[in-house]
Order: sequence, then C-alpha cells, then structure tokens
Amino acid sequence: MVPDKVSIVEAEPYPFEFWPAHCALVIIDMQRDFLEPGGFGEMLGNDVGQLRRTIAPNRALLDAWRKAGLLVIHTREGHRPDLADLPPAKRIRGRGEKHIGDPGPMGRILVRGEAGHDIIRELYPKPGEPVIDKPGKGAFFATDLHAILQYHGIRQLVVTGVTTEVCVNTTVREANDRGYDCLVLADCVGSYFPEFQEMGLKMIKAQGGIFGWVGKSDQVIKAIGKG
Ligand code: C5J
Repeated sequence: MVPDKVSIVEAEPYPFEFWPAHCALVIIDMQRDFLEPGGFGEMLGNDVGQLRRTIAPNRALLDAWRKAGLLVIHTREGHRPDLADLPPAKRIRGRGEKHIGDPGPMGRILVRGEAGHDIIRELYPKPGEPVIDKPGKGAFFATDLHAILQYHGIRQLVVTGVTTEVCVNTTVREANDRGYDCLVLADCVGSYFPEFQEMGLKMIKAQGGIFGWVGKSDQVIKAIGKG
C-alpha cells in the first residue's frame, strides 16, 4: 500500500505537490519505429538521437516507480490492421511516399502487432502494467485511459515519452481538461526538433502553468525515495 502523503518536487513555474498514491506515470509512445535506428522515424530523415537521449532517464525513473509500487501506464500510437480507425486525412497527410499501414522498415507502419509499433526493449511493460493503444495523438482520445485512472484514484500524472510537441503536449492538454495535474519531465521527453522541444515545454509551464509543470526526473526519483 502506497502511503497517502505529499512530497514537494522542484518544478517550474512553482513547486509541484506530489501525491504518489494518486499519481500515475504515463510513458508516451516509446515505440521502436520512433526511436530505433532504421525505423520509420529515421526513414523520414529524423535524427533519432534527439529521442534516444530520453531512454536512460526514463529507465531510471521507471525502475524507481516500479520499486515504489506506483501505477505506470504505457501508450503506443497505432492502428488496427484493417485501418478502420485511421482517418483518411491522417493517412495521406504529408504526401510522402509511405503512409501509415504501408510496409515499412519494421513491418507495416504504425499498425498494432507489427515490430515497429512495439515499445523499445529498455522500457518494455511488465505483465499487468496497462498499455494503452491509441489511434490519435492524445492518449485520452478513443481509449479507456480516463476510466483506468479514475478506477485507481489518480489525480496527477507524471508524463514522459515522445514526441514533446505532438503526443506529449496533446495528452497533457487532454489531461488538463479532464482535471489532472501534469508534471512533464524535461529530460524524459524528446522531440526530433530542438526548437520544438524548448517551445513544447515552455507552452506547458507558461502563464502560471497553464497546462502543468515542468521538472526533472532526478527530483521525482528523490521524492519517491523519501516516500
Ligand atoms: C508522437 C508523432 N508519438 N510525432 N507521434 O508524438 O507522430
């Protein structure tokens, strides 16, 4: 049983009141196709190194989180093999040579069950940890994430993963509108584009924390250790 007490975590724009018993770690889309050399992300010309720097801090945080017996949720962006949940607009967007559902370097691109869609080995979910398969950028859209969080009495989220300006930001905004406080960890979220990394974090903490807080994983690990 996790003790129902608060710790204060250094964060911006002001310290975050961390209630571990009511807080879930949500790790967004740490999937092989986004992060691994030779995957879909790299095939599009992106520098996967910008995302891979988040693996080690995420791993350290996940280890501490699991050891403390706290709730962790993993997400994956992807679609049904028949693509029934893929809006045509999303499929053709970008007008590239390859679309979602086409054969890619690690199986069909962003299709559930394919190798590239799965989570990287370093952060692989343990049996019993919820994995949310999401067809959109936000983890709440067309998923049972909110129901799972409510069932566990969760009011706060520590959010990590990729990419900062797309699926992390969209999920934080969705969470904010549903009444969750979100702490985003700068060293555990990544973007292919350094300027989007910077601005994606600034947008969250601007205006007194309009969408939430921005902090660092070592501060959360320290707070968990004190629990
Ligand atoms: C995520 C994307 N996970 N950038 N997807 O951010 O398309």
